[in-house]
Amino acid sequence: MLTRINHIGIAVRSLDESLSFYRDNLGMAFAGIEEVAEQKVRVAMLQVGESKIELLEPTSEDSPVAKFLEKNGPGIHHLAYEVEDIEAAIARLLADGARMIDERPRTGAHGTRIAFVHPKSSNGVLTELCQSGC
Ligand code: CMX
Repeated sequence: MLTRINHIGIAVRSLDESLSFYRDNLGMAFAGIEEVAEQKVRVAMLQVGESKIELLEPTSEDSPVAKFLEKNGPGIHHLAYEVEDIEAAIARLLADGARMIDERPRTGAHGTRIAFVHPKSSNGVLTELCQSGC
């Protein structure tokens, strides 16, 4: 079902202020910035081996990331696992009684298909499923 950790999402107040630590100090390969309007975030992607770090900056006050920053400050926001078949993964989680934020896949960064599991169903960790190509 799961093939690898695709990325770790980190909430930041400003991409401009936080990007240089990952790109320049840690030396990660920077893959660009994209706005995901549906999620109300700007996303910077950095490659680490076969996984990525996704920096998330809110683009509006009602963004889920803005709410997270208000409550917790900057930090790890979610963990994303790559799946071969996202519909099958969602169906299996629903059958097992998991609380899905998305019962159908929606569009994430780079046109990928994603679905979130509520942190109350995943031991306090907001969990994202994403189908390959993410
Ligand atoms: N990680 C862990 N726990 C979290 C969390 C997170 N990122 N965000 C919220 N929670 C916790 C809250 O602390 C709260 O816990 P308590 O009840 O113990 O206090 C609980 O979840 C519910 O929080 P809430 O305030 O009722 O709900 P929110 O309105 O904050 O919504 C969530 C939380 C996860 C449902 C919402 O943020 C969401 O739908 N997220 C999915 C979409 C998303 O995060 N998009 C941004 C990234 C997009 C991308 O990667 O492309």
